[in-house]
Amino acid sequence: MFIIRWILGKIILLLNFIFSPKQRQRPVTEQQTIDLQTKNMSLYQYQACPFCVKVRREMRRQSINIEIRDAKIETIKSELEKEGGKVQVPCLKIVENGQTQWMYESKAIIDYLNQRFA
Ligand SMILES: N[C@@H](CCC(=O)N[C@@H](CS)C(=O)NCC(=O)O)C(=O)O
Repeated sequence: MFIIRWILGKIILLLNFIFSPKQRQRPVTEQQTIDLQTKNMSLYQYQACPFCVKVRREMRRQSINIEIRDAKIETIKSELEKEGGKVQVPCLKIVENGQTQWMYESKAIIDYLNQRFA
């Protein structure tokens, strides 16, 4: 089972690399404004998780730069579990106006990013 998942993960990463989406080009000042807003966001993820790949591809398509945190790392995983409530990736952490939101579900994350930045 582990081997099959490992192979599938590698295939997903290879296909993602080959068919990498084209990055959106924005005027520099517009991109800087978005970068400032996404500075307080982090995406908790696994490199080869298909749901995480889906979110990362959308981020690339929309040129959204968000810090990536690998939940395979024990300290990051326990941070996600303790503060977010569960170990499920992808999860978008949004810190804004003194409040922290932990957004689970790839579709919810993509919809949120597109609504805000697309
Ligand atoms: N419906 C969720 C599914 C996410 C999901 O199943 N993620 C898996 C990894 S691919 C997960 O976090 N599993 C828990 C674990 O690995 O501990 C989404 O679309 O984001």
